[in-house]
Amino acid sequence: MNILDNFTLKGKVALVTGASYGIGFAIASAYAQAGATVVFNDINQDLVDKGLASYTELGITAHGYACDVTDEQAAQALVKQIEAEVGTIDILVNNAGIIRRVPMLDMSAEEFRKVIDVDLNAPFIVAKAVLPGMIAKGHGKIINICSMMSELGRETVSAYAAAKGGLKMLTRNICSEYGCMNIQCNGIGPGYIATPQTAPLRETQPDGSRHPFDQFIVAKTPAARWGTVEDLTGPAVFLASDASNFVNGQILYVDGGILAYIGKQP
Ligand code: NAP
Ligand code: GCO
Repeated sequence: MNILDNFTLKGKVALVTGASYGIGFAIASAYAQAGATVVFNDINQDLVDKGLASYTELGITAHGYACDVTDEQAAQALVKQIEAEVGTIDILVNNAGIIRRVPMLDMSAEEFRKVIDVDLNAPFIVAKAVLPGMIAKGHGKIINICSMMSELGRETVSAYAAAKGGLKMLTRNICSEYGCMNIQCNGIGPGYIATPQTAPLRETQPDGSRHPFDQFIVAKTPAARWGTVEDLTGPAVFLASDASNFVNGQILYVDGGILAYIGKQP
């Protein structure tokens, strides 16, 4: 057998949450290229319809479902519907997420709870919904999209960092509980990636200069650039494939080297 055969996703059903665009869309598209049947969700039908059109443009026949992944009943019903209409889910990517960049003293407990709900509670909810099918099949891959903020803090992102730090430990706990059932649960920790979520941090300033945060991140990254969603697709295929069957509970940082680097002297 050729080693590359270990990286195929042929015959697998992959669910990627929040995948009408951005990182989730790129990962789901790569999974389709690797042979998987792609199922994606987003929070409303309008986004799902836009996502379906985008997948179709790439020649991908995706299955799209609207669901707020923070709603446990809706998530359970979503998985049952997918199992009936597409098949048992072999690969889950918990990608859906939000961020609120607000100093703690200006952030309400309600706002904090909302970020925790989407970025931490929802991955628990959706993983809990798909695990029974994976256990019955005797294999499964769960990939949680973590963050630099799973390791580092920064001003204004207390809720997001708390959620992504918790998501790192949820990843390790799913590994601990279900590794014996041939289920691998790992995380991907993207660095700073150019998507709509980080667009405010890259806006050109009124005087035409680059955003200060844009300059900061490029100086902090050995690769001296923002990441692209394509930078994440190879690691995502690896963690979804048989090539990673003995990798479990790990967070794979795809950050251009940020976490290893003190930063360029100003
Ligand atoms: P994005 O552009 O904001 O996309 C997130 C997607 O999730 C959107 O389609 C969003 O819908 C959807 N979503 C939000 N709440 C949802 C809910 N309750 N139920 C279902 N879907 C929901 O984000 P991204 O930049 O692609 O990031 C994707 C993931 O990577 C997130 O978990 C993010 O935290 C993480 N991440 C991003 C970066 C980065 O630099 N971009 C780096 C590290 C980690 P709406 O359009 O309605 O919000
Ligand atoms: C921020 C950014 C980051 C990225 C990502 C980094 O405001 O600091 O949005 O949080 O989204 O999580 O890994």
